[in-house]
Amino acid sequence: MTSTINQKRLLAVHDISCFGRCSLTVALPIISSIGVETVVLPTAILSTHTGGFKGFTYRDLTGDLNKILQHWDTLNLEFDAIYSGFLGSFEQIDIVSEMFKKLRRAQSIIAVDPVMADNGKLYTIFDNSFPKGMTKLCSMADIIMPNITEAAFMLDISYKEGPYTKEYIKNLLIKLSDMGPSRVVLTGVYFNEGELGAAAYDATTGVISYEMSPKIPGYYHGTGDVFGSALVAAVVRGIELSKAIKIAVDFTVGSIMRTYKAETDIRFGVNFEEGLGDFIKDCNNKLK
Ligand code: PXL
Repeated sequence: MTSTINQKRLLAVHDISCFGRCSLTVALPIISSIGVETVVLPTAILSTHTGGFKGFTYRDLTGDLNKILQHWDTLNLEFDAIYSGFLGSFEQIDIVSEMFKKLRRAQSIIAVDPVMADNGKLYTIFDNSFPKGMTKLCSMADIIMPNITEAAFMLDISYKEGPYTKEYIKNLLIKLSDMGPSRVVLTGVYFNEGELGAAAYDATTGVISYEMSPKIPGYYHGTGDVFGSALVAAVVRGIELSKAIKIAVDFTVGSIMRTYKAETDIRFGVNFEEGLGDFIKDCNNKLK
């Protein structure tokens, strides 16, 4: 059963962090906002994300994933894209990689955000073997969007703090693409202290593009998911990668700026909601 004639259907595989604006609570509204049907496969339910809150609850849904997928088998669902993010265990990585093999069609886009690390460190809930699993998953993807720390873990090189050189970033992009994905988007890129942005490599065209923006002070949670969701949504709608990263950077930076001005607690995620109108307009302008 395919989706309605022109509407794209995407499957988002992330956790639900009830409070804190990341993963599914971000992916679902952003991707839906530009007309993409967004089906969800929740990997876990947490009271909040794990970034800075004490005492959060964690209900692992590994045992439910295969049951949900088995039921979907009876419906013959087809997806134009699958977008995975936070996965809580090796077992979940295995289930998702099996799902990629089973559900992928010639035209479908598999996008993986290997959420596991930042600022040179693995998130505390993961052990040192986790990056191997994420590397395997990324090798099956068409698009991956690691930050520089995740890239270093996957390439098994030591993490290097910026500012970076274009040569260094280009080398990371190409090595990551050599693992399998034809399109690589690297976040947390900067060439001087006053800026921050993303770099993208499309191996099918050989084009490398950069999208930089002035750096806003503070480290805001969930921004990787805001960026990733906007990027994947734009690409699934048919917007070319270099244009999609501009749209996604603008949307993310606008969300951070609104949150910074409001002096919101950095753990509470960013105010992307009030930027959705402009995001929809930006996408529509590129689709004209
Ligand atoms: O935003 C990435 C993310 C998603 N889900 C959970 C997290 C994090 C980052 O910390 O803790 C549960």
